[in-house]
Amino acid sequence: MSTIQRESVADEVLDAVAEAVPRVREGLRGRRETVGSENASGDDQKAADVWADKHLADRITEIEGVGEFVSEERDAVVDCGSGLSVALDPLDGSSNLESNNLMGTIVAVYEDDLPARGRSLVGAAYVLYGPIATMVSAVDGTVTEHEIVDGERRPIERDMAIPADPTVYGFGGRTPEWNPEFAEYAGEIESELKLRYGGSLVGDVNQVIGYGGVFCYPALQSRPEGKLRLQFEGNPMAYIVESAGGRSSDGERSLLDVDPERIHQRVPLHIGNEELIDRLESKVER
Ligand code: AHM
Ligand code: MG
Repeated sequence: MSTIQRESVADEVLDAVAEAVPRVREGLRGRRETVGSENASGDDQKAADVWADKHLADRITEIEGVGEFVSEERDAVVDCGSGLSVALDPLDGSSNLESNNLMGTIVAVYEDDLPARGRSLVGAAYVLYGPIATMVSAVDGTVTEHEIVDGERRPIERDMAIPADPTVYGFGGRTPEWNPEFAEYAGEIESELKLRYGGSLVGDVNQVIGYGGVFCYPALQSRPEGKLRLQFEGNPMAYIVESAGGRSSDGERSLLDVDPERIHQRVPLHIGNEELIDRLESKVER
């Protein structure tokens, strides 16, 4: 596949996700309860997680040029032809459904077979189900914010760049569980920036892209590998933020350079303005 063909398949995947947004959003009502099953990462699944996964998977696996598909809600990769590989987090932050707070959908389109390195991403995007539904995409190094109207993407800001002067931060995990090095970094940041934490990766990173700053879900004492998943969450969000001029890190290197071993592998995640991630790396060693 040529670069142009790859980017056109990635665009088709993002169009399919946008097209599904009105129904996914509509389907959240009445699907806020857990269904008694766990996904591959051991999270309790909500009816909405299972429903959104099926709805999006049906559309994405039909696209010509998509060869592999997997989602956070599925154990194994689906073989659906030949071509690019798609990893999907159908409803990111779905525990926020209970309190009716922000949630998102994250999609990653890789050139390589899964599990793939972030460097093989052809494109990535997230949908934010906020007061309005928006999609922020990164394809070919260009970050664009769209409003989703009747299932169509309408660009509202092209060439988005993370503001040079950072304003906000959000750190996940309970503070007694942070390692001392991260706690020291957090202490510095808390005295410089304003706290904005909502419990959904998509909502929290979207604020970092809009205002400048840093979002971390670091290694915890009970979870040295972190909470968030490399294929579905770490790589696509890192790709978008790096395309917008920011940085990402697992504590040592860009998330995009982490070698994946397993589909549902977790990773400590730090994303934001370059200077703030450089400082993080100088304090935290994995
Ligand atoms: P999910 O995809 O299963 O919803 O989990 C990911 C979410 C992220 O959106 C968020 O950053 C994190 O989990 C919050 O975790 P916690 O509720 O442990 O603070
Ligand atoms: Mg998620």
